[in-house]
Amino acid sequence: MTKEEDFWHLEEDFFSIDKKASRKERKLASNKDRSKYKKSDQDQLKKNRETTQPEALDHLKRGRVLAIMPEGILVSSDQEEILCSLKGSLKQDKSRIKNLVAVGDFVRFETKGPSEGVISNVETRHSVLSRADHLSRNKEQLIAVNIDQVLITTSIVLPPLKSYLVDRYIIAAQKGNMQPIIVINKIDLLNHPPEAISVDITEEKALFEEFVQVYRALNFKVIPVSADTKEGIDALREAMHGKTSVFSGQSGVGKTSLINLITGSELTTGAMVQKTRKGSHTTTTTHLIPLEGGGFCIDTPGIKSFGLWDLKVDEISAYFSEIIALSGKCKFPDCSHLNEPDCAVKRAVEKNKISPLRFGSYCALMASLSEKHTHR
Ligand SMILES: Nc1nc2c(ncn2[C@@H]2O[C@H](COP(=O)(O)OP(=O)(O)OP(=O)(O)O)[C@@H](O)[C@H]2O)c(=O)[nH]1
Ligand SMILES: [Mg+2]
Ligand SMILES: [Zn+2]
Repeated sequence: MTKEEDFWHLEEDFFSIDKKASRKERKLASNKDRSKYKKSDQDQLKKNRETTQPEALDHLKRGRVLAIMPEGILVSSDQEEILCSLKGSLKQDKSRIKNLVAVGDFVRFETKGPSEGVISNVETRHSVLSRADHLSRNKEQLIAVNIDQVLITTSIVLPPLKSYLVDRYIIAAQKGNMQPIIVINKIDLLNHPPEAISVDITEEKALFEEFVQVYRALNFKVIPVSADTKEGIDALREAMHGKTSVFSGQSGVGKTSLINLITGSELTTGAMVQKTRKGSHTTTTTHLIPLEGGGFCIDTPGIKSFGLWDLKVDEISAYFSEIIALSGKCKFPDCSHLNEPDCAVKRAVEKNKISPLRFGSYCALMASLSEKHTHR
């Protein structure tokens, strides 16, 4: 498999829209829906803020939505968990309830008896993860909001490190107003490779070292870890402290293993399972897991869930700081750095001043997006 085919295979889900429905149709529908939805959502939030006077907020508690369950909205406030309902005025339009309050929202609520409350206000969100694959507004669902950082999780050896996948996640995170942090798991496998593996361990080790050096030089935080030996876990814990993080990355890299290790929770692999307070009901929805000492994390939306993959060809270079830095020196001001003569970027790649890992990602992205373009 070539790198690019391999990528399609991994993130099949991510571009499969094209196969399922006419792209144009979807785009029209979702543009229409999204603008309508967003506007009314914003209006509603604005109204809630306006109708709640500052002094009225004083006697309300502030909390964070951990989960949305059949029984109600689970809010964390001052180390306590409160089961809340929504105030009537927030519920006028029933079709939007799901999106009016989402996991990660900061809310104000009034207490009603022990561990119960009523939410009357939702704060403005600074980032949003949504299921992007629904046409209909009614089905549009927010996965989580107000996420500070994406822990882009990869592994080495099993599955092997894929820098082009990391670059896609970096762009998705930045586009979504979240800080990208790269976590490389399974470093124990470099010294103790499993038998019968398809990768050359010497090559994988060289790639790992090059990767760490290249991405750190570009000012990305890179944290090599092992959920097995616990190497690097303290550094990861520190990076997560006080922040809300989402673990994101290919299946099997060890996201759930890392979360379980760090939070002491016992999530199963694959779907998240949460026992509700009543003990019997299980739900598969996302929830925020509180971290000891402050902060939260959630498991795994795929890249598509960032809902931002409407990247244009001419936007791509903006996400490669080392390419942008040189593009002024190319002969053509609108140089794409792919086939033009006298290209400063290509010269830098030849001299190894720009990493072939990064330039490879850039070229693959440019190619995949122009291809999509011509298929329209
Ligand atoms: N050797 C080694 N194996 C690990 C490590 N971390 C996780 N694993 C194994 O990798 C496999 C996948 O781990 P998960 O935590 O389920 O991976 P995931 O990223 O949550 O996968 P999905 O839920 O499918 O997206 C499991 O068999 C783990 O035991 C590690 O640091 N070293
Ligand atoms: Mg998992
Ligand atoms: Zn150029």
